Amino acid sequence: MSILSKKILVTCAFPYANGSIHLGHLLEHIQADIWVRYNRMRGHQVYFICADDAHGTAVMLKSKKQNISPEELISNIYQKHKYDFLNFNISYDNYYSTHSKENYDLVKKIFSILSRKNHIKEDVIHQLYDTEENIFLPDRFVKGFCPICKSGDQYGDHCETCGAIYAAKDLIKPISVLSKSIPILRTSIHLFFDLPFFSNMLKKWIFSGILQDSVLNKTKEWFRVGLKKWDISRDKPYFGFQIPNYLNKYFYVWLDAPMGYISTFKNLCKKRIDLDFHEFWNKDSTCELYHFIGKDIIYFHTLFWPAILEAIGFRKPTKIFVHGYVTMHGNKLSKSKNSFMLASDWLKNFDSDSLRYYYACKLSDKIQDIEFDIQKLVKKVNTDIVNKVVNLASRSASFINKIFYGKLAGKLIDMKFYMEFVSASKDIEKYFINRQFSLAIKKIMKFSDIANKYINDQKPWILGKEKYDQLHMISSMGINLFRVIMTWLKPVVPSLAERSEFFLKTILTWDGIKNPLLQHKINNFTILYKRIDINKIKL
Ligand code: NOT
Ligand code: ZN
Repeated sequence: MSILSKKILVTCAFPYANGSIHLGHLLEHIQADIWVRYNRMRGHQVYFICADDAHGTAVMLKSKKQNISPEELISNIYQKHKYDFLNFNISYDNYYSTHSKENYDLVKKIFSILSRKNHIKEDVIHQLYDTEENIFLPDRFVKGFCPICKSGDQYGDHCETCGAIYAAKDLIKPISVLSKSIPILRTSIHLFFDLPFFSNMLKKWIFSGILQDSVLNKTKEWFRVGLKKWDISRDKPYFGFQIPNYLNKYFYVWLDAPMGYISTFKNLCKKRIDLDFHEFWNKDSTCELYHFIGKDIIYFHTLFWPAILEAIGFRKPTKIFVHGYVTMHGNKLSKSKNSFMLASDWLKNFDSDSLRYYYACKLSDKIQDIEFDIQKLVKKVNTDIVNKVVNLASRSASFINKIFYGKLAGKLIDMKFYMEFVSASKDIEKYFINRQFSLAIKKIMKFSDIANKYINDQKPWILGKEKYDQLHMISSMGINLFRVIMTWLKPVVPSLAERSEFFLKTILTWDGIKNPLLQHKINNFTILYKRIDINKIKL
């Protein structure tokens, strides 16, 4: 382990426990996992956590529909989510749930601190109520005409036609999505977190280099409008944690979800006795904390979350890494209906590395959307992984295996050439650490081309018996260059990396490539990656 080893906690946003993991979710988990795996390879102590976001109206209604309890629903979905992430090699140290004892204990404790410090206020709200279903309607459960542009079929929070943001009660001719009845306006006393109190602290914090430029700009806009107190309570019926001393009131799912970052880590500390919970969360912690999130939940992470952490005397995130959506023909992927969109469906036809590689080719440190194109994915994987990377191993291994009993040569034929590869690591390191994965891949492919050109130019296949030494050294060079390339790719395509390690009979480590494999016995070459035949796949 390097002397500069850091302790790092990394999180992804918690998927809701009311639906399946699809390729849209996977972008974030793959992005974070590549970053985590890279940092681990560099010798840092990285703890990577996530959980199911188990509460809220949507979960409650879904369980009702299935005629099971919400607890049963979230436990079924939890198993599936966990399994999906495992199958995509997302290397979580802990995958937990917000519906846990640790989380409830924590939420109650935090709430009592916030109340004691006078950060919780009561206020009366007017909300649409469905008298047939006997339920206050969340924004997404009301539809009507936009109060601004008058277009129909709009949800209660914003208009998809003109982009206006409004309150559900301002919709014209509102209809309950649940019962199709006309809701009435009802009042209720709700609890609010006093976000404006933290304005000055937050302003300072968001300018301290923790956000990407475009995220900072977006956050600045909210300050311009002025921060508003945040409604953290919901009335029954609701699936969530009950608020102590308030009859029939529950914490809003978005209050207990971020706290799940803390409680999931706390749960991990129970399993790993070497971990010190306070070392990571104390105000003056020197450990690093990174949140990977989508651009739709910036508000919660740049405003509410740091304000709550400040209020309870905990540390704030080191950085927040925001990404865009996955789109297909320009639409957000979660709305598309292709048969391979679910994580589990993807694996019926493809492997996990293909998706990981494709996303890596597309990912940058920006929050632009990423257009998903299955034809391009197949082409990219076949061209890069099969034709360039794996081919380098197979064409060299055939000589080493057949003629030299699997043993590599005792010295490198061209050390300078090899060191050009090793030196390229510097740029690749920079790209990985800055989440510019597409640039990393570009550079790695450039060097794969150089390596293949080297073999093409040297033409080992025409070297006869009298030039065995040369043949040995050239093919050993090919294997060593393959090893360098696979080391760079290891965070991106862990399954292929594992097969390559078996073939090379060595563990791929970031610093290991400084010393080429010499007089080293490798295994027989077997197919490391199968070309994808799109015609054989039913999409
Ligand atoms: N379930 C939410 C969503 O938008 C994300 C919750 C993020 C949880 O899918 N953690 N926090 N904060
Ligand atoms: Zn409108």
